[in-house]
Amino acid sequence: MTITITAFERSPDGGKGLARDTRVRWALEEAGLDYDVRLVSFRAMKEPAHLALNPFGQIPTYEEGGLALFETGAIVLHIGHQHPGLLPDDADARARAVAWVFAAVNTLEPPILELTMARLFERDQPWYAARLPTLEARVRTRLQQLSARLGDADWLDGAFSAADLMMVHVLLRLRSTGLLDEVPRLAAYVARGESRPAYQRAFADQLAVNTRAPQPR
Ligand code: GTB
Repeated sequence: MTITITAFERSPDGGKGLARDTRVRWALEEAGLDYDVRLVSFRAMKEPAHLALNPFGQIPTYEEGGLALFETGAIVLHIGHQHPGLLPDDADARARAVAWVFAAVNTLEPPILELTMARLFERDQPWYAARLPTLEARVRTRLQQLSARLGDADWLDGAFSAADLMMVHVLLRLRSTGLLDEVPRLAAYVARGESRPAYQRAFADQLAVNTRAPQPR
């Protein structure tokens, strides 16, 4: 069955791999699956055809036969449940991996998003300088907690899994803030994730899209 995902026609990050299709590309590469990518413009994302796939008008989406999915956590877990390479076979270990996927999107990502969005879009606000330390402190708290749990391990719970894929990609968003470098264990953890061949392929594929010549309309 052909798998088709959607991605930005041109990502605002110019190919740094921060748009969330990179997570899905990475998961598909870890599972050794071929896939097609349908590139969508910001306008097309708000039109009925795309809204039928993602009611919030966002990328990425995932189509496979009659199945259409949105939300990267759900997509990565779906791939992991269907194919080896992303989730442990042991039922308890699998449940823990799912918990870590939720931790990535539900506990780590919100404060990271608050901080990075403020840095990007709210610098001119009169309250920016006063608010920044609070936003940074919230992220630092989560990073310290995550680092304490990771300890000297390579991955969050045994072998590399969907949990690490999601967590590493969430943490990557922090690179430009310098906060990741304050926590060497997590900086090394992210570098470990980025060095995986499947990540390298996913990154290269999204970079190729975002650095190609403008396409005629
Ligand atoms: N919770 C959803 C999921 O995990 O799938 C969130 C999906 C989402 O935020 N999609 C973004 C989107 O479609 C793209 S990834 N935004 C357009 C819109 O809402 O209209 C977020 C993103 C965008 C750009 C950068 N960047 O340029 O650095 C990084 C991340």
